[in-house]
Amino acid sequence: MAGRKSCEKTKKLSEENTMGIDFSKIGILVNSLLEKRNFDERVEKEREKMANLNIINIGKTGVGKSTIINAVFCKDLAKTGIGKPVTQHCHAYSIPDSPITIYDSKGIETGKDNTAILGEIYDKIKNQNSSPNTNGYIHICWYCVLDDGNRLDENEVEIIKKIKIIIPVIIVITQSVGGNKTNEFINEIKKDFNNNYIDIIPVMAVPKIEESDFGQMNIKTHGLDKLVERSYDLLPESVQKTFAAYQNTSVQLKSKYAVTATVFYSGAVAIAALQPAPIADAPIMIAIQIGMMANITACFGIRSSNFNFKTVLSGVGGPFAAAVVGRTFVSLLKLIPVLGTIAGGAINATTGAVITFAIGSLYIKVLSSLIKGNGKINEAEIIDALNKAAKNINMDEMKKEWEENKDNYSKSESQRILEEAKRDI
Ligand SMILES: Nc1nc2c(ncn2[C@@H]2O[C@H](COP(=O)(O)OP(=O)(O)O)[C@@H](O)[C@H]2O)c(=O)[nH]1
Ligand SMILES: [Mg+2]
Repeated sequence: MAGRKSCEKTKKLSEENTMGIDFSKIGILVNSLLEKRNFDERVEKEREKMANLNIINIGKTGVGKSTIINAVFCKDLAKTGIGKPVTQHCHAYSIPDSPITIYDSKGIETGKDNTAILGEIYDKIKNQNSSPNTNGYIHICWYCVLDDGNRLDENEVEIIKKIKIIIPVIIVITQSVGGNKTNEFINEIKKDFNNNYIDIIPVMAVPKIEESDFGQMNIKTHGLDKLVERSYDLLPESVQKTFAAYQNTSVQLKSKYAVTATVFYSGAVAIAALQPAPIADAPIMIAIQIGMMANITACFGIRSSNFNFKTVLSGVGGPFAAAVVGRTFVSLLKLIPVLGTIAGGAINATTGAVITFAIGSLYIKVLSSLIKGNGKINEAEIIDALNKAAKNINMDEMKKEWEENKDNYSKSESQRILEEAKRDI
């Protein structure tokens, strides 16, 4: 008899009173928060927190400098023009909707004495990097040379050596066919640098058909991933997140920061649950989760101009959250010894954090699989994929993952997130 009674109690809890959250009300709560706050602005704000990144791209006209930038950042820069001159032989343009500026050399030509131009470009880097205005600081140099069997000019070697003293340099061998000829070229370059360490990365940014003695050769794209990974490693920590978000070669790099954010936001829920007046109701947890999704969106470099965050949130608010919370209960009810805590309506720190961690993990998974090469993403696809993923989520696994990550959250950052969420509700 007693057993049946407790069984009934459990059933009632899991259906109606899951930590004081009524499933049917989740959608209403999400929508009321969306009415109050402009969360598109939140994505914008998260983007604005990312530091300015400046890259200088030097090389002779026609080697493929613009093509490399287009391929790494997936932008059709032809449409955005060549930028504005900053010196006679150096132009600057922004990667649209991002804090990234590309400095692009102009007028270095094959078969010409380029010494004066190279000197002017070097002076530009030196001046900008010693200026008190750190916004113009140039963080890395991609020095582009064509894989055409020619050697580096002597003055090119000299300027690379000088720039390398100020900032990291990667020699990018452009339109690279690969094979013996490329390897010989790489060895020549190493000799030019007296076998001192120098980064050299052969790249084919866009597929190419080459005529050879054996007929046509289709050369696939290659090397962009190495260029992106090595650049990331060489960049100062302060701008790594910016680079990770806006490059479109490595989804793993984008996810890295999104995973960290998920841990911090889940930590914020854990802190909230431990406070004297625990979050007996869902709004603050939902506000934290919406903030987390805005942050993850920014980590993926997704722009507000081609993405409506509110559409995604209103599309997933009800069914998605209900599915995750519902699954949590089926799964975690077994693990929580004192049912009374839940009956009382207070969110258990672990449970709240696990739910948040699960939502963040699902959103990252969905964005990783849907983000297109051009950085564009479709809201309807996201909603559909999230709702499907929520139905299949394994909460025991999520709990395990959270347990493994929970010591990595920054208390101060999670506290800040919590304060921000309190202002939202
Ligand atoms: N197929 C292919 N063509 C390339 C590649 N890089 C450059 N090109 C071509 O080479 C020409 C010059 O490239 P561009 O990027 O404008 O050179 P830039 O003057 O150094 O900016 C263009 O016609 C490009 O299409 C590449 O990786 N693959
Ligand atoms: Mg160009």
